[in-house]
Amino acid sequence: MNPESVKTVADILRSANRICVLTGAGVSAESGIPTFRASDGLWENHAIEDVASPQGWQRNPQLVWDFYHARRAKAGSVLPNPGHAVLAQLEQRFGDRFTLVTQNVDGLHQRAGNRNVIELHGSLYQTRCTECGLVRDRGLEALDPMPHCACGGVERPNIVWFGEMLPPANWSRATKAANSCDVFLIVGTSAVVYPAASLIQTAKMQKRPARIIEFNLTETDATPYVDAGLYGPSGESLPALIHELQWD
Ligand code: BV8
Ligand code: ZN
Repeated sequence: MNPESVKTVADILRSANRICVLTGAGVSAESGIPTFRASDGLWENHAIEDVASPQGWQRNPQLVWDFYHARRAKAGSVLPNPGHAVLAQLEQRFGDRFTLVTQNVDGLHQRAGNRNVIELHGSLYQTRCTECGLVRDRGLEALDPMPHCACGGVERPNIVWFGEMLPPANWSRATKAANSCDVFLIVGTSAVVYPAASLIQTAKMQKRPARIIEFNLTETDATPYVDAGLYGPSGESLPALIHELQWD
């Protein structure tokens, strides 16, 4: 990561008024959580459509639950990394002028101290009843292999699968934040999953376009929209930025 770009990015942050952040699996990679796409379409040895789609759930709900039980246990056993910590520091500093939107379902932003986290794709720690719709926070409590609701309905992971709508309330909060920020940070996402990735264009298309900063190992589909980028592990680039700003 070259020192020049750290200075450029620091200058942008110094003048920021309202910040919106979009994170993806890459921000949790250094905590030991495998990213989504690195596994060439397979995900922890499963085809995505078998474990993260309504069709997969219809076909074999137990396979889907086994996959999500394992991911919840894994996510619950790792720690936030220094990149998560910096995003919590930024919320401390900017208060309600800071909005964190995540595609991640691992809860590590909350564990790092972020309060106002918009989870676009749900959470590994919640279940949702397929009969009455009740959403329950289960944390890391032991769950039946196939959990059931008090109403008798089968509970599913409260996760947004491919082909499913994002929770409308969260989506409108996220688009509002992207539409009212002057700095937009993209951290650890390949920016291929929609509609989450469209938040980047939303921030850019404002009357006064937001300045877009990318934190990734490599360039991505978002890079054409980016004003400045720090290319390296976000667990190192985010702390380097905070150090340059002397906000640490
Ligand atoms: C919807 C929950 C319709 C599961 C997830 C064709 C073209 C365009 C769109 C589509 C299409 N065909 C279908 C679609 C729509 C589809 C979609 O976008 N598909 C993509 C794959 C093409 N979207 C949907 O289906 C969405 N719903 O459209 O509904 C609709 C509309 C109205 C009414 C009814 C229906 C739902 C999408 C949500 C799917 N669920 N997750 C779970 O997590 O268990 S998405 C899944 O991908 C994960 O949530 C993940 O977070 C997300 C995005 O991936 P990334 O987070 O970016 O992770 P990835 O591995 O890709 O990248 C990691 C990045 O980190 C890399 O860039 C890497 O370089 C970087 N990195 C790695 N290490 C580090 C790092 N960076 C910094 N530091 C490091 N150390
Ligand atoms: Zn129920």
